[in-house]
Amino acid sequence: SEVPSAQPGPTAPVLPSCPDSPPGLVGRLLIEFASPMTLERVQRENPGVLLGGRYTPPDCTPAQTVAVIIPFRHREHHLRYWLHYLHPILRRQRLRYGVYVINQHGEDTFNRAKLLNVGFLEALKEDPTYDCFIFSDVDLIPMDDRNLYRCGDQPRHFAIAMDKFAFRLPYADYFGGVSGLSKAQFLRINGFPNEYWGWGGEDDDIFNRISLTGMKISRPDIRIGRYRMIKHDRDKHNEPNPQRFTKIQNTKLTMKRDGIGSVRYQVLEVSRQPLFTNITVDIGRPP
Ligand code: UDH
Ligand code: NGS
Repeated sequence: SEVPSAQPGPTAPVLPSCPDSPPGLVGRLLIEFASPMTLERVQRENPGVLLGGRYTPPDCTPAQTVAVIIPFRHREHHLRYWLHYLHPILRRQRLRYGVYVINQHGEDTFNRAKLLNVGFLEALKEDPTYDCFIFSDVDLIPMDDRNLYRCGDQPRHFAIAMDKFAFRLPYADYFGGVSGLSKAQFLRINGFPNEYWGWGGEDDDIFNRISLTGMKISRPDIRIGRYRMIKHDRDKHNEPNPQRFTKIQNTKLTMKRDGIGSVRYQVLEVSRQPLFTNITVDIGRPP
């Protein structure tokens, strides 16, 4: 008779590390927003994406686990295009990732950076292994899949050549649109500011935090960091913040007390959808 072996039964094969340059990238992509998009189609075309918008490459073990955080309110139409374009790109990039849509509850003034702080904490609550955080506006689609959504030894700015800025940076210190920080980099700058209500300046404050802590922004090649923005009108309840110019002068003072260490909010609902995790949150309103 068979002697019970100390070895476990059939073991999962040990996968090799994912390569630094993923094979099978296609380079420049055709991005358009003319044909209507449905979640059913996106789901059908992305069968490998698991509940909550999670994905793990089947053929290799990635070095990082990436949480993609999207600040959100009333942009369902944009989100459908984002999911349609990004899931296949992130899959080709051989990322282990999850997509988190941080939905601001109610109709008070929008606060992009505070939503991103919430996303960082809530993603980590769900999976403590996240070590890279990509913060993406819902209306920005990369035009080249060689723009790898990963973290490096410095904070990364991805959206450096947007169509609306004639495929250039609007100014040298611009850090808006899509950015990425490792967990350690994010904590080093005390996360993002919570006190920018309404449009503008929060990305400049984040840039200041990074410079003030002695880090330097890393960017892709200008030919690769190209983006299409889905055209839209100004949102309601996200008017330009008149305080933004004075606030960005004071980052050095405010970043110590205002950041990931001081964020207060209440999660109202966590809903695992087939293509993303939807977190509805009450972040309060401007004082
Ligand atoms: N966002 C929402 N809902 C809102 C406001 C902002 O989801 O009501 C999110 C969304 O991810 C968006 C991001 O926050 O991509 C950045 O905000 P924004 O879209 O307001 O910034 P943007 O620079 O637009 O794209 C500013 C107004 C542009 C008016 C153009 C008129 N032609
Ligand atoms: C700067 C804003 C940034 C903004 C950038 C691009 O002026 O928050 O323009 O804006 N800074 C301040 O207002 C202090 S955009 O052309 O995309 O609307 O990201």
